[in-house]
Amino acid sequence: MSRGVFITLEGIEGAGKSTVVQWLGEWLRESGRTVRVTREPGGTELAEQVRRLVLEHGRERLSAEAETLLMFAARAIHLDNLIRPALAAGDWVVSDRFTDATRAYQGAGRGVDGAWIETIATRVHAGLAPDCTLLLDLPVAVGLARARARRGPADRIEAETEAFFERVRAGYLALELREPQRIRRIDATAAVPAVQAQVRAALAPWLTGAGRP
Ligand code: Z5A
Repeated sequence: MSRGVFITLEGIEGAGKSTVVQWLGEWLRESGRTVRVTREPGGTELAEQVRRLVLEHGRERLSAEAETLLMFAARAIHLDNLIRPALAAGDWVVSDRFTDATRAYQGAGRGVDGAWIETIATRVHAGLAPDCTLLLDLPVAVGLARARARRGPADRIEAETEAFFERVRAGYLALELREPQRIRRIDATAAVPAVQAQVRAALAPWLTGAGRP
């Protein structure tokens, strides 16, 4: 059996990833595919516990390096218990965030050494990268306004400054330049149906089988 297709969604807060992920999962299922929709940090019971640890406001200091390691700890659990088994079974995996989020948030946003992040990434998921990453891009002010209109109290990362999210967005755009074959930029300022149309176009090679590894 050939391995399943691994799709990830990335972008700053409020870009519309959750909205796209839910629709994409349903749309792929309607076309007869077996799909696992998941998210990071989290996606499994234990990895969701790590998510709570890393996102909630605590009394103790959490350094950027500790935050990075917790993201990868959750990812290693997620890979072992969900992503790798699902891909091995031939399923599609659609994940709201993966390692590009660590590169953008902890690397570009917090200034964690990029080479160190790549060393851990190689250790945690050598030989496995998303087949296609949909980067939902929009101005920071638009994303934050959307997110603030919707959510309750900000978590530890949501509470960051606009300048932080500008660095994160720039980090994502730099990743797209580095890997244009894998990372497809989607104009997330468009209305939801237009965003969905861009996603369908970006995934066309995978839907026809032409993009398979
Ligand atoms: N993080 C990290 O630092 N390092 C890592 O390695 C990983 C993660 C994996 C949790 O991620 C945090 O973890 C995140 C990065 C960090 N922190 N931040 N910031 P998350 O993905 O769970 O949380 P999030 O980024 O905060 O997601 P979000 O705010 O839920 O955004 P979203 O999923 O991109 O947006 P949405 O919920 O789909 O949409 C937001 C609102 O906009 C909502 O009211 C929608 O109805 C509306 N919307 C959606 N699409 C549109 C369009 N096209 N037009 C108009 N309105 C729209």
